[in-house]
Amino acid sequence: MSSRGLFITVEGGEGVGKSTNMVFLDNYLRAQGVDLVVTREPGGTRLGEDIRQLLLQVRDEQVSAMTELLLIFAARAQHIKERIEPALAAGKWVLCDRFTDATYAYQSGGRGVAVDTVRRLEELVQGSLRPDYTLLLDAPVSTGMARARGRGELDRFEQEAIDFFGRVRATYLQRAQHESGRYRIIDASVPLAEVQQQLLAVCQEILPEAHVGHTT
Ligand code: Z5A
Repeated sequence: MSSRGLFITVEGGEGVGKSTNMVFLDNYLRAQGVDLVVTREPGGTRLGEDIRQLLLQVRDEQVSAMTELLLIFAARAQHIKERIEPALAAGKWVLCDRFTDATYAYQSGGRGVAVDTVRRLEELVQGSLRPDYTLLLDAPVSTGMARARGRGELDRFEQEAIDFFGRVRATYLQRAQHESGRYRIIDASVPLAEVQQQLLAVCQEILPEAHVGHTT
């Protein structure tokens, strides 16, 4: 029986604090002795980062929802093969800033792609690979937008209207409700120190698995 690492994803709408708290989780888990690979989607490989640029750049043509979806799964296929699966198989933990829950939230909830289309691609590209834990940073859309928009130029997703992000948030919360075993909802609307207290509590719940080993 091989000892696999844990696959943990961090999700949430725009500006909820994913990047900030990825750094916090990275530092905390490493300090606890976890052998960790930290990565993100879209991206995580050279090819994936190139696809990320294509996806985020503002273009003077309409990008179809299906094109966007396939580019995201193309990047994901490379990411899984090149980084995620080898790390998990070697017993490392993988901490990933966004994964397929973002595809359900943005491409299905936000853009209106049928859920079943996302599910079929998920099965095709991932096989049985799913996150062990998903930390959903949740805050009102207006809070996240205000935080993110303090930063200057907006990418192609950030230019969407508030109702798009409302659908994204609603989809995340719906998924969290249906998969409460995997999801942990973090209230990200409160001051950073309080967000990080909640994250610490989740880490302390998960960490014992590092010592007993996660077996498949
Ligand atoms: N996308 C997709 O459509 N489908 C998919 O399957 C995947 C992705 C995987 C890029 O993702 C885009 O890809 C994303 C969806 C799409 N577009 N959008 N929107 P990304 O994760 O790289 O981009 P992002 O969501 O735009 O992330 P972000 O704007 O960088 O936000 P963040 O990482 O969650 O926030 P942050 O940079 O950590 O924090 C924002 C600011 O708030 C910053 O100044 C912090 O200091 C501040 N902050 C953070 N927490 C707090 C608290 N608690 N209080 C006060 N201030 C705070």
